[in-house]
Amino acid sequence: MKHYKRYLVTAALPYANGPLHIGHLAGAYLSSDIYVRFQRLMNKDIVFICGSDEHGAAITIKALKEGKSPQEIVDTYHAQFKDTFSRIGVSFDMYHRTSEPLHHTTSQEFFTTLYNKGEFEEKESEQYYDEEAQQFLADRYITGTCPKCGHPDAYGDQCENCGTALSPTELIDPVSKLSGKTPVLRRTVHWYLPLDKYESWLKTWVETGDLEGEHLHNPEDWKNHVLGQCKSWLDGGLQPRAMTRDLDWGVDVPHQIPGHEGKKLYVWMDAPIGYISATKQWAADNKKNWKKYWQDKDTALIHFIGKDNIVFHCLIFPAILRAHGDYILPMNVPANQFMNLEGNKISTSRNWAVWVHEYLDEIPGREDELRYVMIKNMPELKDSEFTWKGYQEAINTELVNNLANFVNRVITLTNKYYNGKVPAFDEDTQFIGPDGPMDETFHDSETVRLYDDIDVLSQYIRDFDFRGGLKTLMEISTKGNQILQFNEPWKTIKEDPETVKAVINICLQYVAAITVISRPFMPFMSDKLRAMLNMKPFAEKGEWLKMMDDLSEGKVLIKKNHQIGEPLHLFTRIEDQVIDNQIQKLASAKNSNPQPEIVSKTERIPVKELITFEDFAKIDIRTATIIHAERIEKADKLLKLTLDLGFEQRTVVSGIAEQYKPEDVIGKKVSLIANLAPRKMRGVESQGMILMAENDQGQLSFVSPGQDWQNGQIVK
Ligand code: B3M
Ligand code: ZN
Repeated sequence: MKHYKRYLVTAALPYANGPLHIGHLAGAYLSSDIYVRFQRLMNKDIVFICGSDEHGAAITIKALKEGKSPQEIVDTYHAQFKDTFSRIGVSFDMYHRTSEPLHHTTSQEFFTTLYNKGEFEEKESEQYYDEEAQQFLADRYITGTCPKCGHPDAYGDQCENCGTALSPTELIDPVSKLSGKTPVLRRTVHWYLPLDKYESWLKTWVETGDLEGEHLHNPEDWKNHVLGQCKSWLDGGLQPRAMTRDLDWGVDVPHQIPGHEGKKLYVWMDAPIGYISATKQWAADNKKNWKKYWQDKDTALIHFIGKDNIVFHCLIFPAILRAHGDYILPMNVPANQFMNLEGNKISTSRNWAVWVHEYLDEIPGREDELRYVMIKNMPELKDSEFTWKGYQEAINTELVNNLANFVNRVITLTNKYYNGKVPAFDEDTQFIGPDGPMDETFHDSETVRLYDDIDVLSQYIRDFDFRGGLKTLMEISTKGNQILQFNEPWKTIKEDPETVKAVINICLQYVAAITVISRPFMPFMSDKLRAMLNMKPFAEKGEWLKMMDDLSEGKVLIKKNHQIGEPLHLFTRIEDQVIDNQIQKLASAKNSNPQPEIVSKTERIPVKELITFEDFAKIDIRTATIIHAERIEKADKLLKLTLDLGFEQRTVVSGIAEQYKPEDVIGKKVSLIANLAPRKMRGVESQGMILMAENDQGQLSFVSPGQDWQNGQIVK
């Protein structure tokens, strides 16, 4: 493998349009964090970059839905992301944001360079335009029927039902989400990246690692599913892709470019350049040269992403970087697949998710437990699954019964037998090793075994196999546990104190090693463990490397006579109640009404013309109880209701029969417009009208006072 002088690691910039959920963590943030922490411990020159992706339709749609400005939306989520990442221990060196002026200028300079080099093709095309909202529509702002599967709510860029990538003009009966109207086609000019022209070098580079006589990466080191996705795009033939949009939120097309008016950079043009702007900011803050990290061939650039971003990081961004000319290409793009939740796809709009900030609030002090379970189930090669029962089981049987139990016994016995001082031992003492009673080992050979195991663990991390790494970590803990278990020092302390010293000493070496090797996976625990051993707090830089050097030179990791501390609880059991609460919470999310993904039409219906207070005061609304209900023959929609107003009873005909059965509404409290002129419906005189709310989907909900409210009271 090529030797790199430095590493530049990026994690996908999350869209600042909703909170982070466990799928985000499992997709890109824990994998990158493990890798970076490991390389820091190996004393590598490495920088870890991320930030909020604050442009694109994802943001403006959210802003529209909430009646806020895009800036308000991104400010909220940017602050929340920064906080959440830090609370869960994702250790970015720089967490930037794409609304920063530095990013705007960086991406504009980039665009200008490509423009001046003549890389773009300027093309006129027809795009959907909303005449009522007076704007061109981003792909996500158009819905219609999928031409492939007939799904009625496909988006302009993709059908979420069958997964087909679409362009808006392929949709049958397109509708604008802004006005609910049919959009019209209008001519517009954009700058296109001619991916078709780059196709041949992209193909060679991805599939062989070769580019212009240089060998840049080994395709065997790339994940199969990543190569597979690239190959299927390449085999399908790449098309020129527009790098600009007609939008009012985003990075302006540089103003010296003729025809820039009203145009912004395509979000996938500006977002990856966000990695560069963030590196610039980091370099400025730390007196470093950002160019070394982006432009020197001895840098390994690694993008951690989820599988939905593969084409952008393996084909489009590399094409942009090479079109510029000064930049290196990624050495690897270790994308993960998706994590499902309790048998279903995680969905923000259906609220089917475990939100990281809520987890941190509701199950406090359990950061590493979540990290552990996420890493154990990381969707590295295929989709995986998170369940609350699985979470509980992994913590109780693995973290508590194995790791915490081992550490606790070692620390307790050291305190009990040796007043907390690491015992000296005779090097000729033999004890039973982790392979069982047949396996008599010496202290030295046991440290060699530890070295070898840690070496295996290191290789897993270098290979982006973090599940394999975590498993090896737990196996090392198991081996420590077995040494204790097989030698039973609590039984032999009286008759064979010399062996017990050697056993406890080796176990303490295991625990000391665990403080280092657990660090990339469970940094909070690693700190706790250092405190228990009374070892100096961690300077991440180089500690793993130093440990390996020490072990290979036959040195111990924790010296004899060193005074350790008291045992603390490393992990405690997760009780059923905690799990039941979370399962309950998910169940109620499932039962609640789905939030419509699209911009609500009702929000866009203009408010009616003003009325005076006197107009309003004319309406007499009273509380009442439905005491009788029956269907009206040949009228599918109507129920005949008898209402008790306290001082009298009324008959009211109400159009709720499609959603409520008579027996469902008896006893229900309602609000009644009591002075509406009587109307005859299907031969029944209706003496007033009850208030109902209706949503976009036509669902109804009673507008009612509390169930214990008296009848006949005034609503005003
Ligand atoms: N914001 C997509 C996502 O959050 C996008 C990643 C940008 S990485 C440059 O899935
Ligand atoms: Zn479809």
